[in-house]
Amino acid sequence: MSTGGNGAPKRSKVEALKLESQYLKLPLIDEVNADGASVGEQAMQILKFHGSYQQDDRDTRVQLRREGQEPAYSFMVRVRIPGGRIDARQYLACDELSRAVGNETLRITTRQEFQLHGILKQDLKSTIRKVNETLLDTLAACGDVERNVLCCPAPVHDAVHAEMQEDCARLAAHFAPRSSSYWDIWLDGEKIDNPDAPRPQPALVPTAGDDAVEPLYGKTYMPRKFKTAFALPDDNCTDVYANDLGYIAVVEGGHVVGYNVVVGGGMGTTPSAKKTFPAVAVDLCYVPRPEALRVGEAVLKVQRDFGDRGDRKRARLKYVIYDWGIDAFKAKVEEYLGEPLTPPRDLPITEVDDHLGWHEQGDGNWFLGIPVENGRVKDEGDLRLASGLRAYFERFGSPARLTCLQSIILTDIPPDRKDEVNAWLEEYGIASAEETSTVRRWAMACPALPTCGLAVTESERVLPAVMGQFEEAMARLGLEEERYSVHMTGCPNGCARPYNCDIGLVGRGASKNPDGSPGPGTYTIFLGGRVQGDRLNVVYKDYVPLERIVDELVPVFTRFKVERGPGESFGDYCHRVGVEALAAEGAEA
Ligand code: SRM
Ligand code: SF4
Repeated sequence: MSTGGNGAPKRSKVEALKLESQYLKLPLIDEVNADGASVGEQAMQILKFHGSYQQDDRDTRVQLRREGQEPAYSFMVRVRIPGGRIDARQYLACDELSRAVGNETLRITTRQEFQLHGILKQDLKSTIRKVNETLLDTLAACGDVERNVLCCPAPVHDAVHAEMQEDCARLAAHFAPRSSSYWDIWLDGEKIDNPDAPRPQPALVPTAGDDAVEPLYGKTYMPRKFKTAFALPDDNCTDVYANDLGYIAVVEGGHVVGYNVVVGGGMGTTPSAKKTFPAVAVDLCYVPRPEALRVGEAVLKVQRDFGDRGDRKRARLKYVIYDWGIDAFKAKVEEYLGEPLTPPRDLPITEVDDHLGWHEQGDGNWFLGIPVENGRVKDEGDLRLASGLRAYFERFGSPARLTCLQSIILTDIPPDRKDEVNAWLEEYGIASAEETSTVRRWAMACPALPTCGLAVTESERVLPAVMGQFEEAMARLGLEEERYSVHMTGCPNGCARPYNCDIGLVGRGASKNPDGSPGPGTYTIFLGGRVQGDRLNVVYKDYVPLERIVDELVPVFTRFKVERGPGESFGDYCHRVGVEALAAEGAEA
């Protein structure tokens, strides 16, 4: 833990802002209603807890500065959707907002949420109100709190999926902030209540620090974001090992009887700071289902009390576990719980399902998973995805689910309407899963430029072209059917989870086009993770210009084709042979 000059624990500036905010209210409540296109630094930090980020258009930033003008400010609004479940009315409301006050796109995120981009300050309050009127909200979608809780979105009508979604919703409600600031700021004190939502419960693990307003969090909330996911051993579509807290369902007799709990996953890293690193979560314990929330609360409270509040770069749970060791961490969780934990069951993660294409859902109806490239719902050229989804939800009125691979699943489709849905896909130029190449289907990119303030390179805007190069190379090598995951980000923070997939492409630095103008950037290529997400990958090449990425990988795929073992995946092959050995050979060639 960081200490100040007098030996007292050091506190970062954000800790002081949280304390002064009086449970996330000040100075935001005044600044939201004031004139001007932006809010100040303090309000900006507190705004995150309410689910919004102040951003500016990076494409025009330099030019505007040269002209002595203010940056083109706007706000990103993140809609919290536990387990990725939405109904038609909620979809249509988000779509309408994207057109009325946003940039005419909706973005499905890697954590089963929607992001609206380009909202002007004058529209922020009405936007958040409209989201709430559909019984969704933006509370705690960002900030130092429990984030959107992930759950396998497969709309399969069986007890296991229903029980996991139920546990996900209960945990999301229990870990939500309870201060009235959200309603005071955005809804003028009115709480739009969802009678179907699970109720928060009193603290299940009472601790000395418990606070009357925020029993779980206290006045300074968490040291940093805290993320939770639910997964199945044979379907890790939520990438459970990338989360601070993960629940892997133990199924017996067709029901979830308990969970293996894993802790300490996280992707963010700063390459120049050796003290930071990505990590996949490690085993903590097995917990019977009725006790799952109580154990999760104890884990959250240990991180609340012992996470580093002096150094935000090292404030995630993974660093507490690294510094203490898992045994000492487990002992502290047991102390908070007041009882010993049970060792985890032997239940490795074996598979991942992207839930795309047509599937029977078990009640006579069908669901259809549609690939959404990089999660961006938009109309562009022949692809009219935004118009198409709007028409679909207006016509069918049935619900949907968002996946952690940035795609959408349309559910509850009667068998006699499947042809109508297929015709609708064609009418709007929407490619089905079968019409999408395997490599594109399993790829993801973060937004990066022009909205993300932390981007050092392009990501979402360039990945489609890189995918085209992959498709050509795979066709030449006869590997079109090969499943491997390519995750690209515009900086090392890891929003598209690039450190546990087969091929991670992480924005590294600026580059120049031949005419001297700014280029798309250079990237670090990581290899040796896999679709299952249970292993970190390793640096293969650094500072690779965008246009060289696929060329640098072709020799590895060529060897893989000849040397792979039976059924061996690309990631497993790279891991077995050794990424350093592959890189050394590439350097000699
Ligand atoms: Fe993220 C920060 C976008 C999932 C790790 N992330 C950001 C911000 C808010 C930039 C900022 O702080 O100014 C990005 C907004 C860009 C924009 O224009 O929209 C941003 N993160 C995203 C999304 C939209 C990427 C996407 O392609 O979908 C994802 C939103 C998820 C959601 O709905 O809540 C998103 N971010 C993730 C994930 C993946 C996950 O959680 O499964 C990670 C890695 C896991 C983790 O947390 O370690 C992730 N985002 C980060 C980090 C690094 C955190 C760290 O511990 O170091 C940052 C930077 C920070 O927090 O300081 C960050
Ligand atoms: Fe922005 Fe970096 Fe996250 Fe991409 S990975 S959205 S560039 S913070």
